[in-house]
Amino acid sequence: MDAHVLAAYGLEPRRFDVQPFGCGHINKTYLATDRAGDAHYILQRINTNVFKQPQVIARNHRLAGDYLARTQPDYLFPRIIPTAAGDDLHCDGTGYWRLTPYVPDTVALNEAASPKQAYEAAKQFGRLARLTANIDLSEFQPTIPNFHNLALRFEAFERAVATADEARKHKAAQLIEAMLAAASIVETYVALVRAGTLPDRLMHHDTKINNVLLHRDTFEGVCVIDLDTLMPGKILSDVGDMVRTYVCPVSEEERDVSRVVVREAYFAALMDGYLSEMRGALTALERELLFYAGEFMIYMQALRFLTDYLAGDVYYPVTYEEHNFDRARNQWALLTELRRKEHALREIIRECL
Ligand code: GN1
Ligand code: MG
Repeated sequence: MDAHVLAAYGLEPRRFDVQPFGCGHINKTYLATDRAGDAHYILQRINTNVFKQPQVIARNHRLAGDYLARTQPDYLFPRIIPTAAGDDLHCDGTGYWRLTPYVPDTVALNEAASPKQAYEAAKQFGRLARLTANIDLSEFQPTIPNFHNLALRFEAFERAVATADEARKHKAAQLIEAMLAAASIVETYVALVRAGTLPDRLMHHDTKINNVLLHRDTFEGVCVIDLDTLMPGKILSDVGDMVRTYVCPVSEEERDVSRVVVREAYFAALMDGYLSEMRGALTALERELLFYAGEFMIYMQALRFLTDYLAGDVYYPVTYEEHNFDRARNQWALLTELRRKEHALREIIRECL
């Protein structure tokens, strides 16, 4: 990273130690630490292959920040720090950067290690949804159009199958068959969209466990981060991605699928945490869809990884040949587990409601 990006923010580059930070797939993230004092910042280079209009990210972030500052001044929402020139983004000629405060004494976890952590993380996403339940969505724009449009994701998958390299297609043949056979998940989504009865909300769209900061010692929820996909969407996205990433003891990177299991206590804890904030706000239809949300997001993530494998790894960074295939297998195993436990999980939801 060119430390001179810091200068655009009026920060003296020589005073800072800048190190890669976190493990996001899409943007490049750095922690900038003031060697002399205790100022820490998170500096991110926005991936403009994915976010074609970075200004939309900054605008959504600002709209939500302004609204929350006005209506909930005590709520911790890490806002973008403007450049010395007063811009939300810094363009260095090759790309866009943004700076946010680093929140001290916090950790981001890649797997939930106790139901309490799942509860705390889910509560943070529930809180953001509750506090923005009455925000005017008409001003927000999609930062990635059709990001969670499962019908289009499925079409992209079918295209990737049709045009894939033969060796990869052969390797993935069984998984492709299984995924095609589960397409009723897409039909359910299409029917919901067609009915038009599922409300739009301001959703985070990436509620992975590592996108929430917990207190380093107590593991109490502190705030949510990674607000690039904060935009109007459906409850399926946020609830589903929590199910996808909190119930399993291992992440999507695990290659040994025998370790991919669904922990019912974590499922209960995340539902409890989310509903402790959102119970009163959900419509009857949204309540009915809390189980489907997990199927929806896990299936979509499996599709996205497998599509990328078939397309030659054009989206997700990989470190070895079968990386995206293994991630897709992992997600497929998770979906299978979730469905196997459907009865018990629905019972848990009923109790939580
Ligand atoms: C990406 O960049 P990161 O790791 O926070 C992706 C999410 C996926 C996730 C899977 C913009 O998020 O949708 O769920 O990887 N973000 C984008 O780990 O595609
Ligand atoms: Mg992230």
